[in-house]
Amino acid sequence: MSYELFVGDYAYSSWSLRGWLLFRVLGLKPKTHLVDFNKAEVFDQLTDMAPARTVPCMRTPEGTAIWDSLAMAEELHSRHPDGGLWPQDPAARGLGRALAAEMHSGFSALRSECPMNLRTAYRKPPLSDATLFDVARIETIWGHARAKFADEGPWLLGRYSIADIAFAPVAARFAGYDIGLSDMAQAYVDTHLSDTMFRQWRTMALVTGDTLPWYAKPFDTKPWPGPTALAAKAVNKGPAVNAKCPFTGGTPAYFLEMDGVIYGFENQLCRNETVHDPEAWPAFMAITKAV
Ligand SMILES: N[C@@H](CCC(=O)N[C@@H](CS)C(=O)NCC(=O)O)C(=O)O
Repeated sequence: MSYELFVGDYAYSSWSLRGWLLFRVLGLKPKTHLVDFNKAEVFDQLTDMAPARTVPCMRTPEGTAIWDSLAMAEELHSRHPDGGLWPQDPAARGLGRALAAEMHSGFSALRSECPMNLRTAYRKPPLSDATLFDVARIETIWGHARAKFADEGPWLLGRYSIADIAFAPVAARFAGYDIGLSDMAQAYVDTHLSDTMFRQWRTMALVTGDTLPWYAKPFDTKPWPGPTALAAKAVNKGPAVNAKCPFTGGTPAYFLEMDGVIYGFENQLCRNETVHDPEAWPAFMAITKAV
């Protein structure tokens, strides 16, 4: 038995992004179930996971249902202590837990005024004082961590940890709502936007599920502020330069053209995700380097 993971809509479910990142860091592939925000209440789609009523939630290999992204993070760290979710250094880990916990229980103004929406970026929308207060507090705690660990890497504790997973949706909100930040905070947001795992999740958000109108805000929009994706397009026919799909090893049936070269994929979904941001998918980029 392996883990099972229930996530909500990739574009809008900020807590689900956290759950999915946990497994990605550990290199585990849980059996993943998508809860469709456009179909029925989340609760009604989780009857199999009772008493969980929100996403993300997971089932452990022995069958325990665990809901709440922070509980999942801590339980996964306990079960995989060498998996890189928390650093071994107690000082760094303690600070990381404080950061993750404050995110988990706080910033309600930012969260309600600026819901994550990975399909849209707004141009300088008006923000309430309460949200700006949350932003200032986040700047303070990010600055505290970065001042201690900047020499060890670009993440809050230097190396990627649960603290960064906790703040990944905040980075997405700061980017999507064009929130003015210090250079330190902007650099940290940019680190998330260019992170391979984050970019993968965003391509999943762009091709899976509907655009849900109740998340739309009446503000000017602008292009997504992450790294510019390499230009690629879906095409109907091969032949592909690769005999095997970079993801499954299967026979290509769906095709993508980049720089005048046609590449093949076994599954349409993988092809569609790759079209949106080829560099998010190292297995694909490896075959482009091989031709
Ligand atoms: N604190 C929880 C929050 C989970 C949460 O509220 N998830 C949302 C989706 S992002 C949800 O399932 N909402 C459905 C509902 O509240 O009915 C966690 O960290 O997992």
